[in-house]
Amino acid sequence: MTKKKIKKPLTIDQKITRRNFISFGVFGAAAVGCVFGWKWLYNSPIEAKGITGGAHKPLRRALNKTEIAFRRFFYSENHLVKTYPKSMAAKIVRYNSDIGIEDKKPFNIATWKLQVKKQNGDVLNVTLQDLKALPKTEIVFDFKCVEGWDQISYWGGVKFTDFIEHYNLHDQTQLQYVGMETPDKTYYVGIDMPSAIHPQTILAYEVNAKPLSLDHGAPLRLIIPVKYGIKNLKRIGIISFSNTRPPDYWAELGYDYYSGL
Ligand SMILES: Nc1nc2c(c(=O)[nH]1)N[C@H]1C(S)=C(S)[C@@H](COP(=O)(O)O)O[C@H]1N2
Ligand SMILES: [Mo]
Repeated sequence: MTKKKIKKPLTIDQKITRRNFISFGVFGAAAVGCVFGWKWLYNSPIEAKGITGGAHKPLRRALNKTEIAFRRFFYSENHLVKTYPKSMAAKIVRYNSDIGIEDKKPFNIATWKLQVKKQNGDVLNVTLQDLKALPKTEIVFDFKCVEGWDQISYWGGVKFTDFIEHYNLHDQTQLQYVGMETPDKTYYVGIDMPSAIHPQTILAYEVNAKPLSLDHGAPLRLIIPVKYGIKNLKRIGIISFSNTRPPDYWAELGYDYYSGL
């Protein structure tokens, strides 16, 4: 006959000691993990300077992953930014920042031409009259600046997709990005293609139904309601298309490349 070994039940004190041991063990392991994780991150290489502004590589990887996830879940070409009646638009439109439009010599609108650079090197030259001959699209929306202000404003111009249609640039919109620059190339933005071909993106030549003033980006500026003000480039000189991220003035200084709303 074998004698069954009976396990003695633990006393309350023993149970508490055991739990303490387990929880301190877990806590300690987590703390060690944090220290090593931090060291790993701290010593990880910095991304190559260029398009974005010097973050640790693993952090940038995480940022890019969240960007993709957000775009997938929250962004859709059918999602429209809220619009308002014209009566709600500001009569005096706020003016902010003038990189690439602060002229030493007065800027000559009459000789301005929009240069459209295709990926194969072809260049189209488009005049303001050419653009005004295309169907006009108007929008009243809440313009938002990353500095913390916003304003309902009323813009008019050519819908970017109408421009693509008219100049038969469909092959270019198969690429991933659009780049835009001021004529002097000192302010420049990169736009992901889904945002560029969003139905509310326009090449604007009017504000409050009047030609743009120089301060607001005459003769032509980008109005892209799905993005913060920084991407709404004033005085477009060059538009180009590419599969790699075009340089972006504020992204180079550490702002989010996407800068979407
Ligand atoms: N060329 C150029 N475009 C620009 C800027 C700039 O400095 N230069 N600033 C941007 C920023 S930060 C904002 S908020 C808007 C402001 O446009 P507004 O002056 O017409 O209000 O323009 C954007 N486009
Ligand atoms: Mo801004």
